[in-house]
Amino acid sequence: ISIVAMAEGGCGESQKPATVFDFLSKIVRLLQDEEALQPRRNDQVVQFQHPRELQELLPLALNKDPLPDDDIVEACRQVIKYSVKTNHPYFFNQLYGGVDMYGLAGTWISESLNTNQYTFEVGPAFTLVEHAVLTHTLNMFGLANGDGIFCPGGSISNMYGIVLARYKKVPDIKTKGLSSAPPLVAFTSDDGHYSMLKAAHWLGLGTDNMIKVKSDNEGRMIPSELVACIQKALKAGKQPFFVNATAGTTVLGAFDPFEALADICTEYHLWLHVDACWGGSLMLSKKFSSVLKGISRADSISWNPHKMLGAPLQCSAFLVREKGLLHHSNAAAAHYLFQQDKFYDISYDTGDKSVQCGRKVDALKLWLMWKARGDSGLEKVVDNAMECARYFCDRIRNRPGFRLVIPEFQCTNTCFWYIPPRLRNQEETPEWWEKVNSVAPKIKERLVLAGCLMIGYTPLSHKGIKNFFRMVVTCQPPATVEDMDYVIEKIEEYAID
Ligand code: ABU
Repeated sequence: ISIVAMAEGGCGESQKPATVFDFLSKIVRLLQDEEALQPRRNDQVVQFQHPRELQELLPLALNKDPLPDDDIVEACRQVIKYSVKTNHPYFFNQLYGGVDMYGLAGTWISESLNTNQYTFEVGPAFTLVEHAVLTHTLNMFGLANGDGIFCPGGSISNMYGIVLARYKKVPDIKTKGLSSAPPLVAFTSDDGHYSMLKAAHWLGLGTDNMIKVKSDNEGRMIPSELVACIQKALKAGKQPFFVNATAGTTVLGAFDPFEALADICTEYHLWLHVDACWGGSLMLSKKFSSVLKGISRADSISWNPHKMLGAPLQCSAFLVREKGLLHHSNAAAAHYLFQQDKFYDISYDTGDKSVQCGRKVDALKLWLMWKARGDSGLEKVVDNAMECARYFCDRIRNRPGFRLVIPEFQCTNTCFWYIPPRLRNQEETPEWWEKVNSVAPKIKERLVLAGCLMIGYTPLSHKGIKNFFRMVVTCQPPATVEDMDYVIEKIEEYAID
């Protein structure tokens, strides 16, 4: 009996399980009542309130004394009410969507057990689960003898790639630091993810030394431009060591030419990392995986099942071809955690491969999804997302007012301008483009305030491209062609002045 329970006169431990489940049942019922997990199409995707208004609506203040559970449930109701329903069929706003129910079960289990992933001792089953799901993933990407680890998001996974590449090139960096290293430079495309810049800063390379290689109109890195950048760096006395290629760029959904980039990396002895956080899920599809041709030549890969596939955030796998490198590069051998004289096989203590100490059990989510759906079930949901996106792309291709940013279908992100009737059939001067630039933000505002659709927009400033919509289809909840038609109808409807 705990001291608190004794002080309250309760019998503590024996009542605790019933209390926990009573409370959690209320929360599950609440999720059901609010349709948080399966919103209907005529429900709102969001009940948007501006920050100051929302501040008034939510019971944010913390109190001195405890509140009854019913008040807590009510507070949760308000939080859910004003949250974006990413499980809604009309949420197409980001590179993630709703959650796979098996993945969600994985989250509930691992959070309930409040487990850490660093040693076999405290996470025996989860250690083996992580190993099993990483092995399956490594095989899928063609890195069968490699190693891997689940990370807190794609930016960190990408950072692992840079750290390993640098350690491989300059092993002394771990002990002597950057001051003993040659002036290192890395390369990514100008359409690559901004985490590369953040990593360059955090890892002490400096953002000027993350060279942005020009991409083509479709968003793919141009191999000859990479060679030119490498030669320029060499001439300047720098030491190139790392190339980041992208499988599914954030905005255009482009896939870099991996074979050509791998040839260049081989010639110049550079590490090839593939940021497949978004497009890596296409590996599950026989129909669509050809865009990833050559990815198996990478030295390392990042893949986020929490993006297209619908694993609950966060679920990001970092994979590396060379076994042992993760451990050698990252190990700090904390004696209080990774004792060498433990009574079991300490090769199952995976924590020292990580830059983190405490590490959540993200592997269970993907493992449960994969077990429940199988390779074939995951392939089906990926194919559905791709087919729906292709349908959308084909429908708007020749539709009055719609204009694709790139004509080819590349991934489940479709980028397009909507030209309202008042701007059609006019000369496309810079002034005209300025007007087009304000169309997507305005329509978006109206759609969000109505709560009927969430879809993103963005410019591509380095390509001189003004604001356009980016419509993203993910695997959960599985989309339908009627949903795609709905998006077109709503944009047309809300564009009317
Ligand atoms: N890490 C890129 C995801 C941002 C987005 O949803 O567009």
